[in-house]
Amino acid sequence: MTDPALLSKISSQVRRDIIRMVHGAASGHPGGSLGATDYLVALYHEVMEHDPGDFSMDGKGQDIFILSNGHISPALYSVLARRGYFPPEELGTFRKLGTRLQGHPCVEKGLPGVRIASGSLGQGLSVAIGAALSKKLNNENKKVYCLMGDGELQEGQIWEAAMFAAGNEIDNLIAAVDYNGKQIDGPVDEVMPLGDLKAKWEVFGWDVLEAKGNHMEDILRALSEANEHTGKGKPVVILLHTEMGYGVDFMMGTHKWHGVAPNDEEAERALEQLEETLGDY
Ligand SMILES: Cc1ncc(C[n+]2csc(CCOP(=O)(O)OP(=O)(O)O)c2C)c(N)n1
Ligand SMILES: [Mg+2]
Repeated sequence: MTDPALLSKISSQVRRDIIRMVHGAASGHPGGSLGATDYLVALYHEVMEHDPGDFSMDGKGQDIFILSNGHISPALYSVLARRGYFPPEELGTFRKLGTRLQGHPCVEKGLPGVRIASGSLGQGLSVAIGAALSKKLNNENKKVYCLMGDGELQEGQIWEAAMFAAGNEIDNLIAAVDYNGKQIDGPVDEVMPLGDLKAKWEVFGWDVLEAKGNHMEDILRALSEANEHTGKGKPVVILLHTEMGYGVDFMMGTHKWHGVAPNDEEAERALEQLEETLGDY
């Protein structure tokens, strides 16, 4: 297993990329991206069985990941680039006209690593379940991972998907919730409370794990446990307790940076807090 400290170093570079991409485009979503970075790094750089050099849309023979909360595309794009799906230099085209790195992931531009368009919230879990079901039907011993936002869980389609997955014993699926307690307009509990989220998933028939979502060792522990839970007739979900804006002091503790780009001075202050570990693009 890779030393968690080394993975955290990758996270630091990914966070730099996020700040530089959103600043460069003067638009985008830094808050959720920074918070979910460690989970995506753990998945792509340690846990998933995948081959960046052999990307195919159907993902046959590989583990696949579906980003449902597509607005955190900067985190996904950086992790994909840093893992070898495409050259990191392309990160500089984020949100530019005609780019493969659209503000929300899309498929028609053909960016390696992206298999669905997402950003219209609520849909990714359904797609992930379909992919997981097809892997089961093909007797493919590979897994499907899916990340959702906690505000996104207010979408009704999520709960229809949750029922379907349990009812159809989709047990090669590991979903996760970016449980940062915040969304576009403020705290999730003020917009529409999720209540006892663990109890909700459990009563929908899922195995529920929890993790400190900005603690690399704990993320790896939870993912390893989640993998042990697969193949036993139930879908698995990890509640990732994350902090929106993690890694940049003035972006934490508020929803303000959900979808706002830092100006020149703010970007500089943010980058001072994030070690450059793999070289800026
Ligand atoms: C169907 C749909 N409704 C509304 C939106 C607008 N929207 C974009 S992000 C967001 C908040 C999502 O909250 P959460 O999933 O918690 O993401 P976070 O703010 O934590 O990154 C909303 C309402 C959308 N993209 N899609
Ligand atoms: Mg949230």
